[in-house]
Amino acid sequence: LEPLYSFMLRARLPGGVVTPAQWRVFDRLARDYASSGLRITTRQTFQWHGILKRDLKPTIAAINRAMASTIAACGDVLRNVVSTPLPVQSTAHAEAYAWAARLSEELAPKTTAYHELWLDGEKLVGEPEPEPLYGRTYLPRKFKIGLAIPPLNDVDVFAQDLGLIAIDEDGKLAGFDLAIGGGMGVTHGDPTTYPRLAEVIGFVAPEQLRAAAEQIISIQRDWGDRGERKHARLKYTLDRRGTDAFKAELERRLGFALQPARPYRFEHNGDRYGWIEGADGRWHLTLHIESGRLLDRGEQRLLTGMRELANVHTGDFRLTCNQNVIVANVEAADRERIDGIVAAHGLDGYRRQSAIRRHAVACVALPTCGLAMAESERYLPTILDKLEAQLARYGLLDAPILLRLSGCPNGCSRPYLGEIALVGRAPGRYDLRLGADFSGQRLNRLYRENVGEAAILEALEPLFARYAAERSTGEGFGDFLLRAGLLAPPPPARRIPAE
Ligand code: SRM
Ligand code: SF4
Repeated sequence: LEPLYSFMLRARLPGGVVTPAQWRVFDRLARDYASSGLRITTRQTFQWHGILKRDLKPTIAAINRAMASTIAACGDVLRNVVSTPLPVQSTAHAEAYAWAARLSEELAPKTTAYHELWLDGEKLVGEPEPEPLYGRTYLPRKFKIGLAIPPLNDVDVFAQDLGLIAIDEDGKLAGFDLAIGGGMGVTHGDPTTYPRLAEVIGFVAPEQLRAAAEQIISIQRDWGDRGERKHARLKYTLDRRGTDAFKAELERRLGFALQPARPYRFEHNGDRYGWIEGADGRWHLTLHIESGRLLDRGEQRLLTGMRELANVHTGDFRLTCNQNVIVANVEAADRERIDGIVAAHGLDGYRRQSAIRRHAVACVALPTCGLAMAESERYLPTILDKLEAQLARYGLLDAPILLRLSGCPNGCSRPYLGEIALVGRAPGRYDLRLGADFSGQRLNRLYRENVGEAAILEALEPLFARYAAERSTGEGFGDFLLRAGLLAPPPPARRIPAE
């Protein structure tokens, strides 16, 4: 008798766009087959946990019938392409989203094995179909693309292997600045691994984007470290071979030079909650979903509430990289009905929550993540209660402080970009990291190593007190800690030896 194996499934949803019809399918799969509802991820898609082995095939088939896929949601290929989801600047946004979707589709693996295995596709005979980009051995490691539309950096564009910064000139999409070599993953105790922000290397026009993305991936395919998986991401390739050498090779393969990068300015990397009107007069409602978990629990019937919305909504939904959901493209006349459903199901928490709670991000960790060293998603409500009690003492409940929790140093909540971050070490023990900004442009640094909750709270209390008393108007917590000299300078960048 075989053990009752269960699996996690992840969809690929470029830009996090979900139609109401798709939502209803995904919701039904969560009810029929998954153990813990629908889980919005930090890359704008859904995961279903606890799918029994026998249910994998019908679930994958249903996702595909809903015009989505699970292919390239995992594996050493281009992953789900993320994109600023809030469609406020309609023209630039629509164009930028179309690019995210196009890259995701065109640069996905072309294998037919997926269809054979999961969708009862016809058996392939003879030689396997050639993979034009990935070849026979695919990439050395996963590859991530994120597209940000300034001033919003809600995709954390500098945490991506390839970050695309949309440059809007006079209301038109002029092109994209390219930023390469971002990544979060670290191994505790191994100084040759480190989080890294992507570096801006130049600008391309829209019609050059596909070729540029493809060639950046192809160089990483050819130059990436296939001997040591820990060093296989693009960030290490760049530090080993040099960014200048990489750029020169890119221009050689492209047959044209990149233009100089164009100016951009990011304001923050959080989500904007509540209603906001788009340039075309349609409305968008961003709801906060704690850790992205859509589940019915007591008064909070989040899964049911979202299904009710999907039953009446005529626009679409956008998942965000902060694990939230936007009810997008709502006609003004429909707002009241949407508000009613939201309130009736406890989806309106954002109206009452403290700013730190609204902006917190936690990875899944225990019980489903096999790599977790400490709790994250399940610990978030507890640590937030305690942090809120401290913040309340200093009148800081409205201060938008960016908290990120990860159950291990892989960094799935992008914790190295948190103003406050807890990175799991062991059950109940975390590295406390401080000092990122709130626009995803500065990494934080280690403040206390391998400590428990009491030590975390003790370390933070005096910092909150100083912040409340001494901050200047609009100054973020991380920026304040640096300006006030409360953080030691970061250690010199640790790099793997150059070739
Ligand atoms: Fe992640 C592995 C969950 C975003 C860095 N990640 C995993 C696995 C699959 C564990 C495993 O390999 O067995 C986790 C599944 C847990 C579970 O039970 O569901 C997992 N990662 C997640 C999600 C669901 C976190 C969340 O709470 O939302 C995110 C799913 C994204 C998606 O929809 O595709 C998720 N992971 C990220 C991000 C953030 C991002 O991409 O913006 C990162 C950091 C960015 C980066 O890649 O550098 C990230 N995950 C990792 C790593 C470390 C990679 C590295 O370069 O070292 C691993 C481990 C690995 O790949 O070996 C990992
Ligand atoms: Fe799992 Fe670690 Fe990712 Fe959290 S950061 S989901 S514990 S791999």
